[in-house]
Amino acid sequence: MKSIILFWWLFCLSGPLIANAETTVAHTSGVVHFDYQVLAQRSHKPTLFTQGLVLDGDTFYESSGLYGRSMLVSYPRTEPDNKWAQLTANFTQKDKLPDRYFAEGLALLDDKLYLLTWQEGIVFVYDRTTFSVIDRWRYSGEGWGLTHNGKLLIRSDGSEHLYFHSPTDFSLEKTLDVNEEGRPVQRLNELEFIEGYVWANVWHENRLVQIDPTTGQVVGSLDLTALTAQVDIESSESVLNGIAYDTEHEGLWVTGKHWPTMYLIKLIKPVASAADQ
Ligand SMILES: [Ca+2]
Repeated sequence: MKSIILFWWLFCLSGPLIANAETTVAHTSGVVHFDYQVLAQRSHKPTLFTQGLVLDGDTFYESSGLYGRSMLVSYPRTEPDNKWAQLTANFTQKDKLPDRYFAEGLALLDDKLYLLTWQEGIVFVYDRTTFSVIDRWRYSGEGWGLTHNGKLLIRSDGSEHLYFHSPTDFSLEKTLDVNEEGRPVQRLNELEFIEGYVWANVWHENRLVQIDPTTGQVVGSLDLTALTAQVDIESSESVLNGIAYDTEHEGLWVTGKHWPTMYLIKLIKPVASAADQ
């Protein structure tokens, strides 16, 4: 009888231990650490304090921050002979914001460009063709990064939260907490929605994270420290920031604040080892 009681006691004790072990395994094996290959590079105007980066067809749209210097610009990806365009000429289009606004994240949805401001609580809506402001709405909190999932605009504010807004009046529809291996991921900055996932620059870290937009879990991570080390950076604030998906090349254009270069990189998923099977 004693042995039965002992067995039952051990059985009860082992339950939560096994559950904890399984939870730990799920956390440590849940994030894919991507590698990358540089497919191409081209010049980027180092005067741009990159806050938002979007590529649509052959046109880049970029927002540049700082008070008194904030602007929205567009420029071509390639030249007519199919070479990469060098960003030494004038912009195709440019709109300088009034000095009191600090431009932040940028998204293109249904031919409208949505531009956040940092602490001014205003999102500007531009006609993508004319660069004229066709709407402006107020929102609470800070504006950092912006992208969309085809239906809703997705905003970061430098915390671990993502905010989903209606594109018709920027009303808040839902909030998502972002976690990586059980810990909140703070300082989420520039965003890009790619094939069902939100990719985010983490401010002052040389890496991107891939976020499941239904659960908030980080499912992938890309360390760009080696790429950043190649860049001639002028200050500690010249951080990696800017992700634009290139559907034609199935790669990401990445750049940074005041960077003279932008890179087209292809993500490489690590081959699962036998131990991961
Ligand atoms: Ca982007």
